[in-house]
Amino acid sequence: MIKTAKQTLALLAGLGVGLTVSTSAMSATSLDQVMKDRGLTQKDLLAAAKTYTPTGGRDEYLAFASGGQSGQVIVYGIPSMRILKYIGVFTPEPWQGYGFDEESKKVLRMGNIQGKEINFGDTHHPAISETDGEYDGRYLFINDKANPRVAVIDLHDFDTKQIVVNPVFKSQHGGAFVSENTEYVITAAQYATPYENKFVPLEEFNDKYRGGMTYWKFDRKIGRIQEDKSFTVMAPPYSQDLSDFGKGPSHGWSFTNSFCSERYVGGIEKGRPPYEAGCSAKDTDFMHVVNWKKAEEVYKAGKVKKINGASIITMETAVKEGILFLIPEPKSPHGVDVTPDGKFIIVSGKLDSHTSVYSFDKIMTAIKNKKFESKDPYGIPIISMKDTLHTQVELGLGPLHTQFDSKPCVAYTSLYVDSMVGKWDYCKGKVLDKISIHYNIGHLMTMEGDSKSPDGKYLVALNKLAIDRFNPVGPLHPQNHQLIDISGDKMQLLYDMPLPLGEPHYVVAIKADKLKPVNRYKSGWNPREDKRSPYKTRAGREKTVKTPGKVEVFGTTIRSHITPETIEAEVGDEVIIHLTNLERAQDQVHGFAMYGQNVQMSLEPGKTSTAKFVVDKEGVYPYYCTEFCSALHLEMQGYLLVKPKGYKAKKGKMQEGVSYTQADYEKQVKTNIETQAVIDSVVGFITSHNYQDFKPVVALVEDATDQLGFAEEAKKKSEVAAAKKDWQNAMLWANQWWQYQVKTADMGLRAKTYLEEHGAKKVK
Ligand code: RUQ
Ligand code: CUA
Repeated sequence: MIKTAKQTLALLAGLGVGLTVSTSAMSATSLDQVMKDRGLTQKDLLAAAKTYTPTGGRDEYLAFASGGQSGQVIVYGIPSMRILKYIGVFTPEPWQGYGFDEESKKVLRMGNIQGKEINFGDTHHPAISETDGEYDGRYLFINDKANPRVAVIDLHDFDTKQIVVNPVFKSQHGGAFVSENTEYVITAAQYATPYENKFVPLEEFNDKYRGGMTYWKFDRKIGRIQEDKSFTVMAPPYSQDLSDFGKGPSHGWSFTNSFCSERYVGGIEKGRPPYEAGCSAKDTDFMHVVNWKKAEEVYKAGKVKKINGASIITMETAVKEGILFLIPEPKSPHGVDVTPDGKFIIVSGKLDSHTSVYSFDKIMTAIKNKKFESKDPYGIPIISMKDTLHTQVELGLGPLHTQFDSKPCVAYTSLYVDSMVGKWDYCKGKVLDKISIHYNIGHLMTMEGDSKSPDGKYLVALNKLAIDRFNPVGPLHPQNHQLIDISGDKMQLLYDMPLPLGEPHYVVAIKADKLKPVNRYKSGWNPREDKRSPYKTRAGREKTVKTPGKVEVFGTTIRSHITPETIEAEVGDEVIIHLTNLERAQDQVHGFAMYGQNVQMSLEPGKTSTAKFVVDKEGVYPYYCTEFCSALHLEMQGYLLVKPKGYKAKKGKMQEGVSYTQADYEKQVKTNIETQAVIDSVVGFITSHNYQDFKPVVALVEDATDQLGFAEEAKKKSEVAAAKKDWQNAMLWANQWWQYQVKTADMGLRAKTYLEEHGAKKVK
């Protein structure tokens, strides 16, 4: 039983330990005592030791989970299961400024459907780009089922760069999955619809409604999907489900399930039995086997039909060219997974307790010998199940998805109805182990489990229901990702992680050291387009340009001020604010939010972002930095003043809150001289060490040098004012000089600590 802190204290009191127990006495509690207090077993401790990551520790794997209906991607570490980031993809995400600055709005709006803004996504399957069948850690793809879209996330900065809309599908579940060298990203339709954007009565379902598989061409050099080089293989209205690409010997082929080859159309309201009855009536559905290499040739030869601007390989062409084949598979299947060696395709039927292993070799033999058992109503050849099956294994109820171990022939399959994971040997067709999960597992995932060489080690069970696993938080429960140790013969459950952000259908995990994300941008960078922003502004070059009907600001942010601190506009003006974050040190982010304008930018070091809006009401609109960036973060503020049309400024002096004297000025200067001495000693320490060998320190030193430069300018301004006996400005500029010194010292000390902690060597 887990005890609250209060209960623990009460317990200690009961044992005669005073309630004035000091923290040091608390931390001296023995392990035995903690186990007793929290009701933990040896097994629990072992599990804890396998996941616990001490402060500053890193995870061995990074997982990218779909965020389900949130339209985002969730990044977490394995084995700690600590959430590291939510990446805004199909949904605005204010923290990242995603959907609030002009640069990211452009990306989000690529996802408009027939001109309509869509502000969510039902993300399903993330896929990491591959080179030679291995995760290369460069890009992440994810599909949206509700609106047939795919997004490209660059893992260089974990930002969404592109959204493409499928021009012919109206729903899209079976993706994203990538081919061996990320030549293509596949997505399959789910609910059949007419390809054209027009009305077709349901009575014409068999003739006019279609499914299909789209092959999105990915250009690795530019990191974008090329819609004009992508094509779709049209398929019957069979409700295509998941897909997977072949690898190794099966490279060049892809496989897609279907779950309603009955082509049933429901209509409860008209007295027809519902879809669920009609779509599960037959004993088998069809696996679609596609020769995509051949399809690519056919596409390149121009043997396509154009619909809504997309290139479509019709079923007729697909049959004639030997591109599309069908194989029966057990009742309403769900997952289709190609084994790491590319020799087998594993299919699980939700309504059949068997998991079927198809042999790619046998499929090829049947195709070569034109040995088909029949044709479907569209003339597509059907290869018989028994000619292509390698084996079938009775694993348990409701098998769904399969992932692989580093050990040859070992696979893990989720058993939805049984709420279990089954470990089995797909070569010999033998069950090896089973473990219960909580509850109703959907997908499951092993480390690099989709690649040619899975790492094994851990498995994550993505459970559809959490029921009673966590503290209740109302009727909508968090999802439950369970971490399972698969390094031994027996699976061991280690940890339950609640995920409170939509239903994450699938997740992929990559060895963390394969990822090389940057922690700052080149200065003046537009990350959404990966190029220098034309609005990049350097320190001292800030300006506001007023033209009729428009105010355009070229500003900067640096600890701890936004330049400009006042923006003036007239009612009806369009206000455009470009801000460049001048910081170069790691994690030195500024934000920018404004009252009443739906503006929130995230300015990571080096980034340039733009906010654009029309001010239709006069008034005073404060703006400020939204990241607690420094001791004077709250002072990182300013005002947008929107004046009525034709407003004439009254002559008047600024009302000062405090008047400063010569004595105030001199006192400040004295402080500044003392501060400079501290800075000099820190600089002395840094420059006398090999600090250039430490990248984060170099960035800190660059920033500190900038700040020191600003300090020098402020110092000069205070001296000019002092010479004029303008003590007000002399004192304020002297204080600003000190502010810059403080920031210099802060960064200098961070650099010094880093050098000390990382064993820097003395060089002079
Ligand atoms: S699905 S629970 Cu959307 Cu991948 Cu299978
Ligand atoms: Cu910048 Cu707070």
